[in-house]
Amino acid sequence: MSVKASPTAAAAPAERREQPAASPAIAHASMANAIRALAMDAVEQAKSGHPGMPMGMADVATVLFTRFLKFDPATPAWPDRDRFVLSAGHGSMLLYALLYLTGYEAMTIEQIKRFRQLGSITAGHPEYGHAPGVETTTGPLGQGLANAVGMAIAEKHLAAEFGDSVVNHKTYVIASDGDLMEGISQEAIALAGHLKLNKLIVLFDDNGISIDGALSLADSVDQIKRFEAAGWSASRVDGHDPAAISSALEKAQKSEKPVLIACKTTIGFGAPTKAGKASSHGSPLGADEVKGARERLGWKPAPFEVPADILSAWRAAGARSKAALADWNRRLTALDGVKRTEFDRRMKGAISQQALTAAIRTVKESLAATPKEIATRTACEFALESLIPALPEMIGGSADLTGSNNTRTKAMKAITAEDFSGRFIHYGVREHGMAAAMNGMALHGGIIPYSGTFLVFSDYCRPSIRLAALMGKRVIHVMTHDSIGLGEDGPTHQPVEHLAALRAIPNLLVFRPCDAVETAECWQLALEANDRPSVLALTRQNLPQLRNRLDADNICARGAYEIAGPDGHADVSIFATGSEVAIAVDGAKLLAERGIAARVISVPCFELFLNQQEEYRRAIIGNARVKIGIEAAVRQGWDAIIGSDGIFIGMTSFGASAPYKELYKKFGITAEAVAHAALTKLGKF
Ligand SMILES: Cc1ncc(C[n+]2csc(CCOP(=O)(O)OP(=O)(O)O)c2C)c(N)n1
Repeated sequence: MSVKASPTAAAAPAERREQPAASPAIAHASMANAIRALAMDAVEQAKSGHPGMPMGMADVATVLFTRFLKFDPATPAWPDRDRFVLSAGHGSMLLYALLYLTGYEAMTIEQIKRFRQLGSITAGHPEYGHAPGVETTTGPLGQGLANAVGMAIAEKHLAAEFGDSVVNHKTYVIASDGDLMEGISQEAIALAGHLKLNKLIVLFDDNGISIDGALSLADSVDQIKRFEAAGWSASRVDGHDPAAISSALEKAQKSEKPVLIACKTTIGFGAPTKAGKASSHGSPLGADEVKGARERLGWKPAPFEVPADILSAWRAAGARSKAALADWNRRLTALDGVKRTEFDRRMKGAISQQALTAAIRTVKESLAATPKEIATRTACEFALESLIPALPEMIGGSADLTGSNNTRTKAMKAITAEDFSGRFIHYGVREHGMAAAMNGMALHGGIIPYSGTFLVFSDYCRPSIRLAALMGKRVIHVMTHDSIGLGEDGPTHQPVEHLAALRAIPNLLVFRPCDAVETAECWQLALEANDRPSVLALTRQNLPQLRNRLDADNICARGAYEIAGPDGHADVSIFATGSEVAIAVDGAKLLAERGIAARVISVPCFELFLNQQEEYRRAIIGNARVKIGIEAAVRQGWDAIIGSDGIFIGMTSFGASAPYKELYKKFGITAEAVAHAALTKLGKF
């Protein structure tokens, strides 16, 4: 599949390509070569990086950025800009070069010179939040493509809500062979095809090369047929022919389906010996090769220098959408005042604190008046009944477990290809695609996505959860069936190590509420955390309501608090989360019968607790002689609370298939076990 670049092929674009619309005086090839030169120079200077992809895709990117992409470097957060996702994040220099050339103020030539250096905004792979114009963090292949699906869903939903006079943009993606080989891409393209996301346009860098060599070593998929089978419109073009690229993009503007344009390119285009070869993929070309490439491309300026006429043609391309932006501003101003204020609020990601507080208060008042012995997944639905009408930015979903996850309230309408005004997404059995699409929605803005699956399948979502945490985006994962407490489905479905594994991800809040009241409070905390993702781990089995008093404050906000205990000194402190808090309370009662005073601390969120001031942490951890932790999961992570000499009652193996009460007995997670362990440690046995 790979196209070998011959010297003629390398020189060809300059002669036969038409001129860009942005600046008729400058040939397309010169503009594309500016990208190639910057990529070569930056990688050479950094002594690391990936020159091959930017050199290969320079023509495609030039056509896209000079003729099609709607964007304004001076207004990078313009809500109605087209989104551009470089899914093949290893080609980061392509994006940095484009941002510099089109005139993003922060992306100076100095930053390009400091590619991959500490403190620069030009990280090895594009990092969301480092540089304006970087729409998402990419590098783990497949993620960007799946993020883009979420962005395109967000666009359609917000257009349905606010009208296409203010929301009407495209989502463009550059994806590589690696992106398309990753499993997540199948989930993403299937969902996009099903929802007929016709404003999603993927430019596939069809270069037939990956790290190990020719793609034929490991892949023989016909991508055109694959995408067509998923409901896309797909075509193939010469990725070095601007006219062909342009006409494919032109056609894509009016598509009724998502669009794949497979662009046949030569990796490392222009390099004399490495073009078309894996050797140009991920390391500096070397001085001789760079020299040869410059000769072939006819590029004479010194390293990092872009001739003034070429730079000004690029800057003109960057200014192309100024009139569109002005028109958009006029249309926004013409919106009804209430709608406009709401649009601004939504795009800023500012929740209505008043609406949220009132919704949670309603839930808590109801629970104080009529306590509920229900599973926390059911409590979640109860909370959502108040939250969904109060917070229109919440878009729910489930990976084909809607009835089990309880993430859909009665009034919620599903999003369909024909009608995007709904607020619930049937993601299908696509946990990874779901989590990545949620990131895309959060990145797009205007939406707080939440979803549902079983906690054990957090493994299937983990790469995207990690990226949400790295990017600091508010996405909320409702993960039910959170322990052996799910019972008969057995060890394949019973999470054991998952809480520890999720808690290991920096910047992720893992909530495990113990009853209906804590569930409502944890929802509030997740929604208020506008710069980080959350997981709500919820039970399948019913739990008693332990909090019967109406608390005006959010008692879960500090991550851990004493939920039961003696007024004075305690000999034993029992820490527990979720379903095990009730067991801890019962254990404390058994100890009281033996004259031992025990306090019970509910720990709905480790991360929030461990971030409290030392004074609070000390007070909660306390100085009882015996510290016990209970969680129907592995011990890892618990020593921070109970100390390495604390007693842990939990799981040391996988679970088993049986009714859940029997499982708790079999694995020794009982009130009796708690009392026995405490008494033994106190020498009372
Ligand atoms: C999930 C994931 N696995 C592995 C890698 C390491 N990696 C970076 S690029 C790449 C494949 C390169 O092939 P291709 O995607 O075709 O890019 P090209 O060589 O054409 O630039 C791999 C395996 C990664 N970035 N992400």
